[in-house]
Amino acid sequence: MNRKLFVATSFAAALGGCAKITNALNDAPQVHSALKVAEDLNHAVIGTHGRAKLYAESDITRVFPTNGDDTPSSPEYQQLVRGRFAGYRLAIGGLVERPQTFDIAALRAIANLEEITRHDCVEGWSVVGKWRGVPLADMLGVVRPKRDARYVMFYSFDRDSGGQQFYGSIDLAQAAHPQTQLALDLNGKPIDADHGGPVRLRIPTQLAYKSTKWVQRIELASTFQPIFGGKGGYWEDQGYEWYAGI
Ligand SMILES: Nc1nc2c(c(=O)[nH]1)N[C@H]1C(S)=C(S)[C@@H](COP(=O)(O)O)O[C@H]1N2
Ligand SMILES: [Mo]
Repeated sequence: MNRKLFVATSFAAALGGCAKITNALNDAPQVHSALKVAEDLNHAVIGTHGRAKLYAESDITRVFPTNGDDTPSSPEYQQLVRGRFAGYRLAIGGLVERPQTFDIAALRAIANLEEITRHDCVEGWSVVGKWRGVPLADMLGVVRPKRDARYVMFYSFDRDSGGQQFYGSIDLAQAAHPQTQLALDLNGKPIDADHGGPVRLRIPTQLAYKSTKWVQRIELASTFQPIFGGKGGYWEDQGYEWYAGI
């Protein structure tokens, strides 16, 4: 089978949410090439150091689609939802000098970044939202990456129908970008269980598939090659580009 078609078919199998949103999954090869063009064009526009466009309150999208699972079904996550995330602890470890664990209150205490930005899904929809959270750079300042750390790995609570855990990665330059945040609020309310609560990555300089939802744990690593499919993320393991600049 044509590899891109294979990729499209596995998406359909893995993600009910995708199928709901996408009118024609068979368009995936075209989506892929459009994406490639967009990547080439926009790399120069934003890149790793440029700024994503900011929007006004009046641009905020009323109804947000979800992509992927809705609320993850794992017992662990379900229990956190029942306890309104009081039991949630975000551990940051791996190649850091000072591994740390944060509860929601600790994260809220340092959540000082609020921006209205656009979230672009490769399936052809975009939403504008107001995300508030902790600049990832501040978190890295607390845990202090070791000299050989190159990537920040995000591991999520959701799994696909085959049991594969969702995960993603960005490099330290992207992590230190002033618009990259661990988001806690969407449009003035705690992020709900469908949109990645209680904590999701929000990286407006890249396509939405890089904005890992339902972050369970963060680890710094020197390479992602030995992790799962070796391409640095769930979507990347299915054939998407690791660098998804807009
Ligand atoms: N853990 C996890 N994060 C994820 C996904 C996912 O399936 N699981 N889907 C990604 C994709 S493809 C998109 S478009 C956005 C969707 O975010 P939203 O549901 O808040 O609109 O989340 C991204 N982050
Ligand atoms: Mo997406």
